[in-house]
Formats: sequence, structure tokens, C-alpha cells
Amino acid sequence: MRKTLLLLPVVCLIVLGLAGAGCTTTQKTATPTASPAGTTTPATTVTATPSSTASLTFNTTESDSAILAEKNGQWAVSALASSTYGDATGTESWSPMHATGQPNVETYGDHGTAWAPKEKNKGMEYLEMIYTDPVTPTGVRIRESYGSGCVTKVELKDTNGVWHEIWSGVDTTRGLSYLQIPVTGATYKTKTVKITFDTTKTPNEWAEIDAVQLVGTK
Ligand SMILES: [Ca+2]
Repeated sequence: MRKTLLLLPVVCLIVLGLAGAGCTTTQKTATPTASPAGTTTPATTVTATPSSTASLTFNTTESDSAILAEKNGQWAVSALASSTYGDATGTESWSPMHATGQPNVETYGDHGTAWAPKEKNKGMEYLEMIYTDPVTPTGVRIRESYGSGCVTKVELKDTNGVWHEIWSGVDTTRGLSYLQIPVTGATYKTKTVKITFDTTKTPNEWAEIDAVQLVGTK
């Protein structure tokens, strides 16, 4: 009889685990983290606003902290590149994986927590970033952490596989900073960003990318 009593809670736990049904009254209310606090809008002075018709504006001079707090922003979940320093794969230093996720390079310079191409001064290279949610894009932010100023083109692949060039030109980014590119009037959804570099622009520094943010509405 004592044994049976002792066993009862154990059986309860197993039943709970298997069926999710209640032996006790404890209920797992999967709190759907509803309103992500409506007061988090970073009240930075917004100058320079390109888009006029977009449902939300994209600030091309956003601060680092405001970028981290960007409600409509995503950081990449996977990446591939034309080449990688030391042919690194997986979590090895300088692999494309190090351009995914939030920024984690603290100072301008050569760091294995950023992606770097195989050679310093070879010429054209690219990085393709993949995100979880397809969005109607309003902007892209590329955090350059070494060899800043090498980006020559940025494209987005829509969900039908068609590429859209959103920017090409002279990258004036210097130091540890973001190249912030607005996208206006997009009528497609994307979860793929391709960045093209010309590494000969900074012959003495490797072009390194710490993180890339895709901004847009679901
Ligand atoms: Ca990184």
C-alpha cells in the first residue's frame, strides 16, 4: 500500500508528460509574449528619411543601440560566401556563420567573430545571408568591422527566386560602422540578402562583416 502511494506522483508526472492532461491543476499557460512593450521606441532624432510611401520609415543614420532594438529587424540565421579565410566552415573563426546573429565585434580590426574572404585583395567576393521570416523589405544594415568601404552591390532575392538590386555604388563606410540601405516601394517578400564586395578597395585590410540586419514587415 505504501509503495502504491509513493508511485502515484510518479505516475502522475509520466501521464502529464505524455498526454499533457492534468493530474493536478497546474496549467502551463504558454503566455504568448503579447505586446512587446509599446514604449521601446528609441527616441533618437530622426533626420534623413528616404521612404515616403513605406508603411514604416527606415532611418539610414540609426545608432548602434537603436539598431539592436529595431522591432522590424532580423539577424541572419545562416550564410554562405564566395570564399572564406582558411576555408573555415561551421563555427571556425571567419566562417560565414560569423556574419549571422547579432553584432559581436567590439573594435574595428581583424576578428574571427566576423566573416572574412580567403584572400585579402583578390577582387570580387560575395556573402549571402538567410533569414527566418520573409518580409516586405524596408532596409538592410551591414555591419562592417574591417576593411570598411568594400561593398559594391546589395541584392534581395524574393520568394519566387527573382533578384532585386537595392543598391550599388561607392561604399563610404569607415571604421566599425553600418552601411544602411533603405528599400522603398518593394512589392515582394524576401529572406535572402546578397552582398557583393570588391576587396581591392582596401588592399591592406581584409574585408570583414560582423552582422547583417534585414528590416521589413511580415
Ligand atoms: Ca559576428
